[in-house]
Amino acid sequence: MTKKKVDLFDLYAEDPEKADRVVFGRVSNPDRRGFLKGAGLATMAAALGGYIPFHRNMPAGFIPAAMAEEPFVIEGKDGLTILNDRPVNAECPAHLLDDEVTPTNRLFVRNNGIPPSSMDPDSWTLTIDGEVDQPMELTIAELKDKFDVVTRQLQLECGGNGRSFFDPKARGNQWTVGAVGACNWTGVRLADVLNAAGVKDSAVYTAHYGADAHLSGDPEKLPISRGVPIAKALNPHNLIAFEQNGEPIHPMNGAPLRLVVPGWPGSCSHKWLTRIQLRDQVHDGAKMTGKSYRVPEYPVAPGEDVPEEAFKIIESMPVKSLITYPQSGIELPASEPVLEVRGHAWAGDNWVTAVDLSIDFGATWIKTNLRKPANPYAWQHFAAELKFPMKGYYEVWARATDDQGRTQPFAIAWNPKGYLNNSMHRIALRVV
Ligand SMILES: Nc1nc2c(c(=O)[nH]1)N[C@H]1C(S)=C(S)[C@@H](COP(=O)(O)O)O[C@H]1N2
Ligand SMILES: [Mo]
Repeated sequence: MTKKKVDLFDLYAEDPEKADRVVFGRVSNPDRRGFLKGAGLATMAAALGGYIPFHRNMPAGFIPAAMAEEPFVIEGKDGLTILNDRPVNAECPAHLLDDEVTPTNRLFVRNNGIPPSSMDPDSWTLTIDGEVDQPMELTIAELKDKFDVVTRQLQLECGGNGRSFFDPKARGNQWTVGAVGACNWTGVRLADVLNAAGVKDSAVYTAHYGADAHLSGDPEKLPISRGVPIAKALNPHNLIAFEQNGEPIHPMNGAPLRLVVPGWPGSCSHKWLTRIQLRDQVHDGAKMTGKSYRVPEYPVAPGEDVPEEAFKIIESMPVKSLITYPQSGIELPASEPVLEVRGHAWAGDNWVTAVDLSIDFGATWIKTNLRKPANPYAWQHFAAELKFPMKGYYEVWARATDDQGRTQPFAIAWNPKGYLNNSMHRIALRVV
């Protein structure tokens, strides 16, 4: 067993008081902490990457600016909150998702393994095989040349988005609300490519493969290999994409080629895509079996132990909405207590028919102006002007309804792995 080395950066991020004790020594009165010396000075210097010539001038209990900063950044992904750096997982705060089309730097990153070191679009190939008449191997240039190239705004949401609100906690990335986005994707239709290969009657499921490596480094193991039923695969809105918002795909979002299978868990949208195999049975690749991306097929009580046989594969994602303006926590002057609240809503394979807002903890609801999506599977924008009757603390709640008559719940439909939390989004504000 190896003990994970925790450096001062991690320690300051996780437990600032403890880090302070390590560096400045144990003192009960923080004003009387000693100056940096001995082991404390050596630890601090090691963490900062060099001797500190003027360390005698550092105030007691001082946290260097280098440590107060985010210790890890993903290039081209400013503003995201990093949940994990191995594998990389980062989400976008709600108020930074306000754009109608999600900018690339705001699209969350969910990696299960280690991204490939080479993402060269010129040498990249995609293999289509399995239950097809004509297996194919295509370069990206051939995909562009042989098939219709289309651009669509498509929503992508991790199946575990909202997991951090589960009680009891569910293991896995503790996403709050920001593992979701809707970029413009350019590519060819998955259906066109599969039809060109000739889908045999025996094909029932797809199996997706990519170039990322398992965290263990074991080449025999795959970080993830999921798939969808053939009927979903043939939906004309799925893309094999090579551009994100009019530019090459961001390296962390699957460059140079990825699947976008909107409306289903993000895990169906394979990044760094190298192969799609058609299978004559439900795919049993990594994270397809057991309890991965599966939920109990009946409602369960929070914390209930559910037998594995009772789990079913998640398909369409549920109806959901996100308030992206204003940012939670703002203050509004009582002299003008009026505010336009806006955001987006989406509903898996379905349509959103209404988004309502409440400022009185759900007692009454206010209709919003809800727009049609730019195209099927794009998210829909809502806005409403709200007036607050007097000074005080308010919450704005948002509740979307889909064309099947399903509405977002207030309470979480708890499940053991923390999936599909579509409970209402709430923001706080004060009229002062
Ligand atoms: N090759 C590969 N594809 C992948 C993943 C991965 O780890 N490896 N993660 C999946 C999951 S769980 C999600 S939610 C989406 C996230 O896409 P994004 O990182 O571009 O936002 O990618 C999916 N495709
Ligand atoms: Mo995911």
